[in-house]
Amino acid sequence: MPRSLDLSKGPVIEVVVLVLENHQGDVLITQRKADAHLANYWEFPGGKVESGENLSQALKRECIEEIDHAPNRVEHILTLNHEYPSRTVRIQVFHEISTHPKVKPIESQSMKWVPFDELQHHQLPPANTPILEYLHKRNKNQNHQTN
Ligand code: DGT
Repeated sequence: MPRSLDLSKGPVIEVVVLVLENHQGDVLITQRKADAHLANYWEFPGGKVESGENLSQALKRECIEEIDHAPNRVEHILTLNHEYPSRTVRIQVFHEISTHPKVKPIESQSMKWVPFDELQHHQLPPANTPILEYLHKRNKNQNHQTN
């Protein structure tokens, strides 16, 4: 069922993020700057879609800008609508499995690879909860299939 959005907060901000997973099943997270919205939270690389960009162009630009990585084979896994007190964002979540991705933190942000079941021990934006649920569910299904 469609959810109503509070438009008094201005237009919905379109955001793209990448859940980048390596050969060990670890996922890359970076830390937001101290002066940004959600300061010092851990997050997935990504950011706002700029005018004139489509989602894949925005994802590529943000990933190159933040972690010097051009995503290659991505799968769109989730669309999340989230209302913060000051803004409403729509987050398009993409997933990429890359065996040995070369990444570096371009904006001098902290960056780390984390096993998916340890993501919950990091402070991630509340909007990201469905992403963690998705990864848990997927991992459970994979274990089920291999047993
Ligand atoms: P800028 O250019 O400084 O305005 O920043 P951008 O374009 O890098 O975008 P950013 O990261 O400030 O905005 C993304 C919005 O989405 C922000 O309100 C936080 C929210 N968000 C929630 N979860 C995530 C996530 O996992 N990654 C990113 N990048 N943003 C997330």
